[in-house]
Amino acid sequence: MIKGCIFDLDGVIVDTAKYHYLAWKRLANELGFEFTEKDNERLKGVSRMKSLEILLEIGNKKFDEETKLKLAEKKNGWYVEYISKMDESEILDGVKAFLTELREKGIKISLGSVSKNAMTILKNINLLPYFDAVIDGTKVANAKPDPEVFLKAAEELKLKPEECCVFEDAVAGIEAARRANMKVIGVGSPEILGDADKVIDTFKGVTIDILNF
Ligand code: B16
Ligand code: MG
Repeated sequence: MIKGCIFDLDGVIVDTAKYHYLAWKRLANELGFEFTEKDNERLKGVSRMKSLEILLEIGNKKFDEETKLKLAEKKNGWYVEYISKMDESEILDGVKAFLTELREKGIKISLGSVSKNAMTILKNINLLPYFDAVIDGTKVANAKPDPEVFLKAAEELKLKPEECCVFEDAVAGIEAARRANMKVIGVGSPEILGDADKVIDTFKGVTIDILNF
């Protein structure tokens, strides 16, 4: 029986992929190459430094470690500027109603994101009070598909992994949930998220019944 739900942030609760895209594109353009929305798909659910590696591979650029850290910092500065303007209106359809129902029925709720900016976003969109635990990029050493982020969430909720269900929009996240021995519901397209136990395209109309496996 499912006693806890773990939510990814980017692409599940809010669509921050568009802000990551704008910031990465700005960096690519500054370095003299193009970066498309299709390229951006490869960065979803991937850590900041790994994302930079992929971006530089696309632009065929090589830099030493110190420069790479500076580039990642630069991109993050722009990203932080974009997300500072976020508010409740950016919460994706149906998310708040679903979180409300889960709380009413006693299901525990945790965040499971590898973003180091997750706390800022949760505060800006006023969703922090819904969460019993928040595991983000500041608390884990290994990014998805490593299961660390979800296992830590279960631990903090004081639940066994098999009592938890993960909601994820990225292939790396689905793999991480599987490796954590949790149920996983994909949020997005079934063609991309086929390895999930179930796939929904939005939280609109979703009720607690979705947790019956
Ligand atoms: P930051 P999630 C991930 O968040 C994003 O999907 C990914 O695109 C991003 O690079 C990563 O967080 C790191 O984010 O640069 O803010 O630390 O999907 O795990 O919520
Ligand atoms: Mg995501």
